[in-house]
Amino acid sequence: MTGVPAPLDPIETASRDEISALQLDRLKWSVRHTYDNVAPYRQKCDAKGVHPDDLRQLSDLSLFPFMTKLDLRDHYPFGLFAVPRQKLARLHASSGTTGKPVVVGYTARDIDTWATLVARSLRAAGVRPGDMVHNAYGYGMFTGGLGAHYGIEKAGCIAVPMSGGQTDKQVQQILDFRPDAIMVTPSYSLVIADEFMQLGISPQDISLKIGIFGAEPWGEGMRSEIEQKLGIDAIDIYGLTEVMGPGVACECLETKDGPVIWEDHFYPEIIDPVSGEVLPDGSEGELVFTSLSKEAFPVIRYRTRDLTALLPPTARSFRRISKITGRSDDMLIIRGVNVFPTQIEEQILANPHLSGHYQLVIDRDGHMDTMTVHCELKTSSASALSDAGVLALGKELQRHIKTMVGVSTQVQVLDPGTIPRTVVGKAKRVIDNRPKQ
Ligand code: ADP
Ligand code: K
Repeated sequence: MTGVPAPLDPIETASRDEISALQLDRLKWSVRHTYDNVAPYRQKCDAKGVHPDDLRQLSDLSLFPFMTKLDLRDHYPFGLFAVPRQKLARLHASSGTTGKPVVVGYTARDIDTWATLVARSLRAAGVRPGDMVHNAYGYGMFTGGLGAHYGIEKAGCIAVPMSGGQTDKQVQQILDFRPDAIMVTPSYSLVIADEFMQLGISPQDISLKIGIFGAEPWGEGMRSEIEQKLGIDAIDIYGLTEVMGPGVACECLETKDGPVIWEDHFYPEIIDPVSGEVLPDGSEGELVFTSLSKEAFPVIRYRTRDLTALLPPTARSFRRISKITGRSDDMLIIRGVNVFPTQIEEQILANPHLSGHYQLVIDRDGHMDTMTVHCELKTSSASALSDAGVLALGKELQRHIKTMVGVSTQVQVLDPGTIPRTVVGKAKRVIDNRPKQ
């Protein structure tokens, strides 16, 4: 490593009283800003009989209505933005529950805050100014690539905007450029590690010292595997598009005990996913975030659907989250990409030759997740289509899913009546054979 560590932001080590005071100030602003500028949220508040003036202490937030992915879908694309179009500096998108993605916007100040928080995350991970950071998160509408990129630059580091894929090129570039750190999904880091192994390059000869991994759940077993195979410290970064993108929370190198929530910008709550009731710190439940400084797309009590617990501060004065143990909805994460079964269902239903019955089978092939879509022909189409016709149909569905949902799949078109029917209760649409974290 080249530089010396950059100093922490004073708030990272402030007293809890100082943090709470700052949070309350910012929370009042954020709720007021949202109420005044986002008509659908104002209507929700009015319907519940709650007003920004009712917010006198942090716990009063529990009086306010939640926001969900459904709200984003209902007001697609820009209906929940709190600033006029000309104030926007950038858009990003993530998976919606069906065809329409979730679209989020940022002002120039929001982009700056995001970059600052990713830079803070890099520093927590042990990255120093002057370090070179290989960024293998996907660039594009996803928040991963550009979110990490701006943070790397903000941290005074050298950004290598590699994006995902092309494993042999990733490896060659790491060998040639000798970066100090890598940002990538944990599963893909192991694919890269295997490539190094195949080339006969041992961990101590790989220049990387630190890896910052997120976008999908991973456990301690995977952490030690990555650390051994790449000869690095592996750090967990957490975020989601609706709240900002990567860098809502990040682990600290000295403790590696769960991502620290950057609580000066995001106020966390844990709720019972069924009753919506706020649970005390330490209890497992659904993570809910309220943005404290966002201008373009503020969120008040946004339900992440991620199941975790709030843990007490350790390396910083902010609280942490424990490993994400699951979701309170049916969203799947395939190679870091969010996928809802309903998005795939929509593509299947759009094909006149296919019955609506389907099953998604998810496996782990080596380190990477694979998804096979089992669908079946209608009886009438089974007799009308040639073998080549059925093959072409499968290829076409695969292409549509890749374009519309953003995930590569294998499609298997089966004979009518092959997919198991459920007599009682909900059809079993997803068979997830991946090992538990
Ligand atoms: P990102 O690019 O940060 O993954 P998305 O909006 O595409 O943003 O996905 C957000 C979701 O990804 C989260 O709600 C969570 O389910 C999952 N996720 C992101 N980071 C992590 C992490 N470090 N550990 C577990 N799950 C994560
Ligand atoms: K994700």
